[in-house]
Amino acid sequence: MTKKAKATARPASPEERDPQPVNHAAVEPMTTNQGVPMADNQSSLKAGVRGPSLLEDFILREKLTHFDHERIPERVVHARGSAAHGYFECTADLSGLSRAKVFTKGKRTPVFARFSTVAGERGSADCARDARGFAVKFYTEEGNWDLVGNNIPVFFIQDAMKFPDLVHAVKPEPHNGIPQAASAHDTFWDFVSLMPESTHMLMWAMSDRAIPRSLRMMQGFGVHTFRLVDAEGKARLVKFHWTPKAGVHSLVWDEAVKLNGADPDFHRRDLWEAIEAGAYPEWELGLQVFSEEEAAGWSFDVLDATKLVPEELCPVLTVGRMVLDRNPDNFFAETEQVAFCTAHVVPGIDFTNDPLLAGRHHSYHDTQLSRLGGPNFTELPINAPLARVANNQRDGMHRQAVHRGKVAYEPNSLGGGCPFHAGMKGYVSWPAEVEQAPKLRGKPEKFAEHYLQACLFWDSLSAVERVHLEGAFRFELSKVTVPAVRERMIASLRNVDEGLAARLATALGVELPAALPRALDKLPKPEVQCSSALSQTAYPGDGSIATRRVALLVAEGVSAKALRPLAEALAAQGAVPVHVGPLLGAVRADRGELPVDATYENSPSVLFDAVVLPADEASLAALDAHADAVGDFVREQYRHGKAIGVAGGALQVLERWGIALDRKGKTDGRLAGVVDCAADASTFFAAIARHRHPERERLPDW
Ligand code: HDE
Repeated sequence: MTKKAKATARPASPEERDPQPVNHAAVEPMTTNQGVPMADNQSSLKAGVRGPSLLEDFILREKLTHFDHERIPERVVHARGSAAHGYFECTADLSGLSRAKVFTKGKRTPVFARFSTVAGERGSADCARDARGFAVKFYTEEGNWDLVGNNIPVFFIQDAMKFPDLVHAVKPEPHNGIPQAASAHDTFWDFVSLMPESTHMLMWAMSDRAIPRSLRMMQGFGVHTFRLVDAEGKARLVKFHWTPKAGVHSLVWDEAVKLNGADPDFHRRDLWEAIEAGAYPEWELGLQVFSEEEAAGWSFDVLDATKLVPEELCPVLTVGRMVLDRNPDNFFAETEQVAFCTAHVVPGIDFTNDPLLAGRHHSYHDTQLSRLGGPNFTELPINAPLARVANNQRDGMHRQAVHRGKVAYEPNSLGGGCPFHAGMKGYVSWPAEVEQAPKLRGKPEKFAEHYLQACLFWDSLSAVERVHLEGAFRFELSKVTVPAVRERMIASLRNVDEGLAARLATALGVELPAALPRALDKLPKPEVQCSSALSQTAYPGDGSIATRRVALLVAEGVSAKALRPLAEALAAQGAVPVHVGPLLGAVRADRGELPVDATYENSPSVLFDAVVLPADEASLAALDAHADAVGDFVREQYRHGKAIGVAGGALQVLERWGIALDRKGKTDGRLAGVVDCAADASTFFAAIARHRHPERERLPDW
């Protein structure tokens, strides 16, 4: 296939696409898959209107047969995903680090990024507590590069050999198929409590990172240590980081649980709507670059995927940005059929001996063979490189390319020796020294230390993040039915934090067990005791409130005086003001009408980042007619720590909805994030941008 033909085989960019796509079905007749125009797509062929259907009906049989085979096997993990097109722009001169053309300063490379939960099935709810996949396919001019990462920088296990066990443990239990998209069950905690190497990842998985507010508001990490190789063949080790411009923000657990019912597609919809609205999600790409020699001196092994490299030890250099600016045209063709693989690399990017990574190179390709039905999945438009493809691989299931000529071997003279080797211009594996050592099944020495970075993570979190993390452990372990498993996990956590373990023991009704013995008698001294970059408070975002959903509560007879200008001001900031009322349509206001875009019934409070309450007497009386719905809405927004704007009145109006603000003459942070938004819109916007006001969560008697 020529380069041009190849390029047009991929979904077209917005510029290439017709600005007003023609609905071909409207102007051309419907046909069978053989191109035969169909006279009737509504009724099957029968012997008389009340007679038997005829086997001869090739139109019915073709339609049903195709339908019967519409589903393909879902991914064994990361089945539930959402994706978008965009570009990566390199903003730094990296020629001294890597020969990869994608790292040429100023170059833009098309990308397709897919975000996913791990454990749930394809139709599971988005806001499950889980790590999120963060996979990016770069269509570079030298071939496709896939950076298949997660939103957490470490992993549960050190060696690929354990992956099927981990996945069997976390997936629904095989006898009854319960629970869906949840790690809160016996087999998961049985497995991880027997695998101390998973403790560090468990700390992340129980943290707020596992319930992101949006796929657009989470970091991404390559997890493994990779290698960059420059034009001279010099190599350096590297870790990849994606940091979102919108900041790193999370839900609270109560919100996530309710969101899974209110909108199981919450994250998918959020990504789709942001892109449709032109608020393109953006991340910075950062690199931690270090040498083998430096790494050799560290207390942990950089080949161990359960460890991260603290930024205090090696800073992150920003080298580019990724912008997602186009939604897929077809979910199945693109989001479902995209096939990532860690072994898809380009010249200038190479591997290390991380034993988890090695297994992944095999596993991803292997899984596509059964998922996508054979070895030609690379020809599907979403997987096809923009770069030219030329080799002697032929045939196989679902082959699209029509190879011409009689030569499909090398060396050849009949085809002029083509295609020929690219030599040093092609992919040359970095000539890593292989140590002379006996074959064995084992692990490097430093892999035996399992707790120090779990402690580092815990010690680096803010107080509120720790409260959330502890709550997550408490919730998950409370769902474990076997007391010995709970005890073993608490025994393991004693090696992370004694207070955490003791509080969990009390909450779970078990005696505090002895700490789990450590594999190492003598612990190495960690280089870093606390790393601010590990707390998500380090990523507040750029202060914008674009795409934040703000509910303006209305009812028949409210005053529009404060609400109308506020809705306009919110929209001007790129936020999404939504008038929530009793019935769709409009409500009568003191000045004309106010629209009702959503109802108390169809849009509960968890779907919003902030709420606006009118506070004048007429409006309060109007809202009183729906006191139950409005009260629930406001109390939940308050309890979840979200910004609350009280339009044009006393903040004490919240007390009307059951929120006690003043205790013994003190408000003690009870008003954090509660703003008179009519008097001071910019303070209200800043409160929304802050995303959450956790001061309110910590109040003892709430
Ligand atoms: Fe995966 N993983 N994984 N994984 N993984 C898959 O590949 C596997 C691991 C990750 O949006 C599967 O195409 C093994 C780490 C993402 O399509 C499968 C091991 C990280 C995605 C597979 C790991 C990931 C997958 C299932 C241990 C973070 C979704 C379907 C050796 C760095 C990509 C598929 C997408 C998907 C195997 C560990 C991330 C079965 C064997 C560590 C983001 O091949």
